[in-house]
Order: sequence, then structure tokens, then C-alpha cells
Amino acid sequence: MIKTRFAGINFENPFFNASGPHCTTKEELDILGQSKAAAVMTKSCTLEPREGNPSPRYVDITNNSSINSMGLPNLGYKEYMKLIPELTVHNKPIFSSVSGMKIEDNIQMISELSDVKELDAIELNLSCPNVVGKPQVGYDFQQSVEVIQEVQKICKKPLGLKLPPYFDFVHFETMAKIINQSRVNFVTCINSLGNGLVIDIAKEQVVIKPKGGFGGMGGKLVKPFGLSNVRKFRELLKPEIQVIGCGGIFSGIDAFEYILAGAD
Ligand code: RRO
Repeated sequence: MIKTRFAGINFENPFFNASGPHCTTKEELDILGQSKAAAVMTKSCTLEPREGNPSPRYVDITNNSSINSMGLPNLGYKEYMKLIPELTVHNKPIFSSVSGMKIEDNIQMISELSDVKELDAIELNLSCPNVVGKPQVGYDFQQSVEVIQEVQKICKKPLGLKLPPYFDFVHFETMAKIINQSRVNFVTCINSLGNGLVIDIAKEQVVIKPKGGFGGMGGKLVKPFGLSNVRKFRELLKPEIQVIGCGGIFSGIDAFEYILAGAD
């Protein structure tokens, strides 16, 4: 098995879960802990616990793909602060994802999570597409600069950014420049492709309930964009900034493609 070194930690293999729909509860995190995944990543957290959007809010579609509008259901950061020490029984690195509703929330959560000694790294999610009225921060470069500047002052752990997919070379260059001027240690490419629409023709309706059926697309469908984003950020970022590839990885071949594109 290929080993890797990531965020200053030795990984037994280069695989672990994305912060996504299956890492919210203690039960789900224990399943990941008991799996062959080399690390455990927790669901993006907010200041307060959240129920998330109404169901159905996650649907598997054809070709190993999915649409979701979970709406950030999570236990609230204080609960993850309690859970993280319990997850050390699995003897693997623990990463925590943070997705505050505003800069102040991110500062509060990241400064407190920084003091959890069992936590290995923090991923700041700049790309949730599913909270009504909240744009994806990663598509707003000025807001991205502001949040990174504030968070890096207080984060005492390796710091990563979960990025949305970019589709335009100028956007890649703008974001890479912002990251190269920061102390960010890694980026995760990519979050889901925001606001797709899947329609069930038999029922003549959309397949998920929130937001009129619009949701983030994931799985095989998004792999070419995961690959392009990993490739482009690998070309543009300083060599010491590492890149996690995410999206549509089902087989060793998929993983090898991401490694060839430059994923760590
Ligand atoms: O919870 C979600 O709806 C969600 C999040 Br936070 C995210 O980052 N990406 C996504 O596809 N869904």
C-alpha cells in the first residue's frame, strides 16, 4: 500500500473520507475509525447544532453520482470537541471541518478546536453550496481573503481549505495567489458542484426537497473537475502547500488518476 505524509503526519495509506454526509454522528465516525481509512474527518460544524434541510435531501443517482442539499446538519462544534478525544481509540489522525455562518463563528470554533490536543488538523470549508441565503465563500475572493487572514492568526493546527470547483483559469490564479500569500498548509479539491438539478420523469418532480431541488453534485460525475482542480492548484500553489483530491474516487484507478494530477 502507498503511504503518504500529510500535514506533517505519516498516513498508512492515502485514503480518508471527505467531510460529507456520513461523518456527522459518533456512530458514523466510529465506522470510519474502524475502516481502513488512514484518517477520520468530521462533518463541517457550526457554532450551534443544526438539523439541516428537510428530507429527501441526499439521493444517489445513476453512474455512481449523487445530489445533496443536506444544509449542514451537525452536532455543533462543542460536541465534536468532546468526541475527538474519544475517536483516538482508532489510532489514526483526526481532522475537523469547520463551516461557520460568519467570520466570527469560524474564529471562535477554530480557536477552541486548536486547543484540542487530540486533533491533528483543521479544514475550513469555504464551499458549502446548500445554505439558503449564504453564498459559497470560495467564489467571493474578497471574503475569502478576509476569512483566511483572520483565521490564520488564531489557528494553532495545520490549516486547510475545502474549495469549491473552479472552472476558469483566472479564478484558479486569483485563489491560488490568495492561498500562496497565507499560511494555509493544504487545500481540498473539490466540494460538490453547486446547484445541479435532477428530475425524476416518472414522478415529474425533482428528487430532493430543499431549494426547489437544486443541490450539490458529487461522485463519478464530478471526477473530471476534481482532477482539473487538483492539477491546476498543484501547478499554481507553492510546493509546500499540499493538495487533497476529492470527488468520484471508487477504485485504485481513480485514486491513481488523482495522484498523477498531483494529489498528495
Ligand atoms: O451539508 C451540506 O449540505 C453540504 C456541505 Br456543508 C458541503 O460542504 N458540501 C455539500 O455538498 N453539502
